[in-house]
Amino acid sequence: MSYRLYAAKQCGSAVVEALLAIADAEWELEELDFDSGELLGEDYRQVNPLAQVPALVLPDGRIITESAAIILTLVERFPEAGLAPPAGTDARAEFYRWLTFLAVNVYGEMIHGDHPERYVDGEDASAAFTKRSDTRARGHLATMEAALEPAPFLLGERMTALDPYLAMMRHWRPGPGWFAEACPKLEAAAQAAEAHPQVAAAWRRQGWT
Ligand SMILES: N[C@@H](CCC(=O)N[C@@H](CS)C(=O)NCC(=O)O)C(=O)O
Repeated sequence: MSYRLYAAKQCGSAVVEALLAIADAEWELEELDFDSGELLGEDYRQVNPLAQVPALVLPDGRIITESAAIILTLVERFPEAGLAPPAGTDARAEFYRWLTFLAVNVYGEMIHGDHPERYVDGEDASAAFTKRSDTRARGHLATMEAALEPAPFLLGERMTALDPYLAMMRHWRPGPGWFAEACPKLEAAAQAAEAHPQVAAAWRRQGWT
């Protein structure tokens, strides 16, 4: 009765690895090689037709894709892990807000920038597209920086799933240097999350520390 996580190093599966460990869930890792194009193969498309990671197979065999859906599933199934503020509270509503914000606006924009060929033709147009989507992702992070007062975590004294979710994105474009300079409050919250032993272990596996 184990969870199975389809993952690739330095991808969106990193946060799920950390959360499964924090929740002390029984799980196994199905690691795919992103660079060899393994995600694009027919076998993995049976798991996720979008050929993206993460994907989490539940103990009953059901497949859950989309990082936010996976995080919410773990929040609900492992309440003792405290991955979110208590259900029904205002803080929980705020958790939903920023989880969705990160998934849709920040992560979404970064993935658009990774794959300009899906939207425009030609090298110049692709470079311009990636530049524009990176600018939008930075703008979204700046919005978050202005809205939150981490203490020391994004929503207060307790780490929630939001913190490692953001901390993971800090390792993507534009990278930790930009974060520290442009979003010092988010940087501090990400660093606090990375000090958590299970987050630190998951990050070491990605080669981020
Ligand atoms: N909306 C998805 C995005 C997942 C995603 O784009 N993952 C990247 C790795 S970080 C990926 O698999 N990219 C391959 C592709 O889009 O072809 C989620 O939140 O899980």
